[in-house]
Amino acid sequence: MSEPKVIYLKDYQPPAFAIEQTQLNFDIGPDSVIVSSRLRVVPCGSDTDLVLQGENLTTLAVSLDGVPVDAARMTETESTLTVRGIDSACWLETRVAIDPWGNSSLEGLYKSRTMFCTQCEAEGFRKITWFLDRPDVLSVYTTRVEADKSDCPILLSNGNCINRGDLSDGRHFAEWHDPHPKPSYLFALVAGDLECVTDEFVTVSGRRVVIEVYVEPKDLDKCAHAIASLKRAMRWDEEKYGREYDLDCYMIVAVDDFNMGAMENKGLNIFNTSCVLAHPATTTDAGFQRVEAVVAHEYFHNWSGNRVTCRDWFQLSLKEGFTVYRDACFSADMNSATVKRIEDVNLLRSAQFAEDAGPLAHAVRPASFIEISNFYTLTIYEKGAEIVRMLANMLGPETFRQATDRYFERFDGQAVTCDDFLSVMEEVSGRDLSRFARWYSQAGTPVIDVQDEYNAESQIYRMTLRQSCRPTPETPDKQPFHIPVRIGLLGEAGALALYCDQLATQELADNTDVVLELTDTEQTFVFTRVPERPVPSLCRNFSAPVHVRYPYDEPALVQLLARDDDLFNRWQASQEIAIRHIAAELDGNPLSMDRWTGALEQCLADAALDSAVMAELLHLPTMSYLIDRLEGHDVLALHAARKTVEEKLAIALKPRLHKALQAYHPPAQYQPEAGQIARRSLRNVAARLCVIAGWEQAADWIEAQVRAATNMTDQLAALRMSLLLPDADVSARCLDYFFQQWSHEALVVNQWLAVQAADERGDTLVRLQRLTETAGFQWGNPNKVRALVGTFAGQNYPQFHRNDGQGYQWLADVVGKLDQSNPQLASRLVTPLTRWKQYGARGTAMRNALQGLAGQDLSRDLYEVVHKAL
Ligand code: 0A1
Ligand code: ZN
Repeated sequence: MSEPKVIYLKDYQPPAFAIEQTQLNFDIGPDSVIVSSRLRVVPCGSDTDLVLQGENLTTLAVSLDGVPVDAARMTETESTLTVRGIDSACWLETRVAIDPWGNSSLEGLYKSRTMFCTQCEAEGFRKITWFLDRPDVLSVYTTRVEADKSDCPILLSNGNCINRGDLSDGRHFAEWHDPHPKPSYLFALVAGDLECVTDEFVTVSGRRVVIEVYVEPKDLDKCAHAIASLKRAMRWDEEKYGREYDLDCYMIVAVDDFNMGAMENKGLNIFNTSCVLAHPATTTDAGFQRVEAVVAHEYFHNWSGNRVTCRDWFQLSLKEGFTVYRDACFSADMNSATVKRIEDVNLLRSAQFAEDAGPLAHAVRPASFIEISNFYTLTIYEKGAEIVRMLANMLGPETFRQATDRYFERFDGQAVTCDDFLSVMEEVSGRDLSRFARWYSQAGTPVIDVQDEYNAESQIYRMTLRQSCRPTPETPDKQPFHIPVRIGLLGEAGALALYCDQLATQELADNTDVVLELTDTEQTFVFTRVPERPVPSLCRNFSAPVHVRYPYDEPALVQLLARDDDLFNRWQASQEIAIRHIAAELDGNPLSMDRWTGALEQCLADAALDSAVMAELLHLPTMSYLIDRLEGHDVLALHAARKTVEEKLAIALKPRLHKALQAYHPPAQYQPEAGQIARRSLRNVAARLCVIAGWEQAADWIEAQVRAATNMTDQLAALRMSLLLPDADVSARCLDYFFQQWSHEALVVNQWLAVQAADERGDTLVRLQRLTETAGFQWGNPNKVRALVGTFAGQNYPQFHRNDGQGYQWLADVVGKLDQSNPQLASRLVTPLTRWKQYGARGTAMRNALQGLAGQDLSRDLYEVVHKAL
């Protein structure tokens, strides 16, 4: 294909026309959908050529103020419709035919199983009708939908239903009006045979909001958790941000075929079934927490995204980073805050750091893109959220709240930029954030090297922080970042009081925990009255998205693991110790496990320590993080070393873990609440390690669990453990049993597929290929493809990286095929191959697989990723 066009932030121009009103009519027939649109178009300047976007539309009619537009006055191309000579406000009407049945891209209007639904973010609205499909064109929508009443008894769109009724020939209609001006990416429509669970929420000012969750009839018993989560989120946003809901009705629709987690369309969220349905028998604790988090995320967008939206797609993190920060704080409040932080940091360090270190690295506010769908990334979302978190921490809770209040008030109903967000933070706090703003424009993960020096005589402790950041494609030369580094100093008897003339007394308020703001390449902080050589506790609670390097010895790390008063850093220390052991194993000089396991045993014996945190302390660093940290080692050697260390750890801790396992008694009734979740997670990690340690009863115990567990958390954990057993017959029986039990539950079958895709034993590839040919698998369903292909390529290191390169080739073949039906999915799945530079000699085979793809006719999505990676 010819090289697709690159779009640059620097080229941004405000729209030449406003569309004040948008009136749509959808006529859903048996084999076509006709979309009629009436747009109130108003010129904003002197430009009189109106250029609308469209894709895969069959244009049937175009008229201006009721008069057909003659051919000489307009030009239609594959992707644009230009109408010339519009010099005053007018009504532009178009009529197009679209084909939701043939739309496998899951963007625009498409058919998922028995229903019609839409996905318009980022640029899907242009697949529905001719429009100024850009986020800075805000319009008031009225939408009429008409369809056969028995096929589509439910007809939904944004806002409030203002009219509905029956028509002739068994058809009916519904008319919706959304009073809030919105960009086209927030438009939604659903038509189908769905059932509804309803509830109600009374807002802080006493307004009643009807809550409706629409699902297929078989899923009616799986909506309660989403509804309860939504109500908690609505209350939380009122209390924490002063944000109230603004329509009479809040609807959620569950869709099976969906490219992402969910979508925040105004008043009508559309959810991937995996992010909304939950039931103890079919959903794990992690699944329940994900539903809670995604429901909250989409709800929070109502203000951070919908009421205040993005000026252009380069500002995507304005809504996504802020909203992820908001949902993370919500989840932390609802569950274990430390575990939530550990999970988020794990994700960031495993996946976002890798993104930032690879060929697709981009700034949180990128400078250019080819296909915006490729920029729904960990950098925009998770790193964007870290930026907001740093701001919130630097401003403190009261000032941050004042700033967010002012932001929402000032920009309500507008499409704005990351700079607008920062300028409010600056204005309210009175702080200079000019250097901080570089977090938005410079890609890459900064590294902070910490050096210290202690003088026992003068009791002076000097800490020098030096920052650096590797070049990335768009920003080869970096300016220093503004980095808040929260630290404490540990003495023999605990946290030391901190005295530092360079810090305001207020920052030393609690005296044992301070934030050092690193704004230059290098700064030294001097602490006085330090009575002994301390162990520094650095970047507490992960105060900034950076790598921190300090020459700890193992006793110091063990001290942090055992006694740091920052719980997050206890976990951090444990990860650091594990990395050392794995590195030593790789070098052929294994370290003694005694100190590490001794500290962990103490933790296990500590009744005051949250079991959920304890469970995290027993997890080794992820492979992805290890690849980043222990550069230059072969991935299979690294994987083997990790396994060896895990086994040694398991053997050393076996007696205590056994005790923990036996001390566990299942609750009378399953609840997805923090206490129970914590106990289950410790129990299942303990069981897993016992299996690894060669527990004699493992096979019987696992099989019994798979057959008798009363909740999906325990059942799935046992199923996964079965793959660790030497006897493949046991796991085969477990997998069979599990499938027989759950073959009617699509989401559980996906878990079953994922378990097999992660199987490190034998010829996984042959088994997976066979699975793709069975009835439980459909290439058109992204959840299934992700479960099978995504898990294989992203998590199954020994099989994906097998020596014959067949893992890579299989992925490339799958991606090439998928690109023809669903480009967004294809370009996401290819990610593991783009990291080829990290894999030394194996990288060549990975690169060859990519090269094979580059020779094909690719979508814009896949083209951008493959070509940037090569
Ligand atoms: N805005 C949604 C994510 C989303 C993005 C793109 C989609 O289709 C291509 C769908 C959803 C969110 O942040 O939840
Ligand atoms: Zn979002």
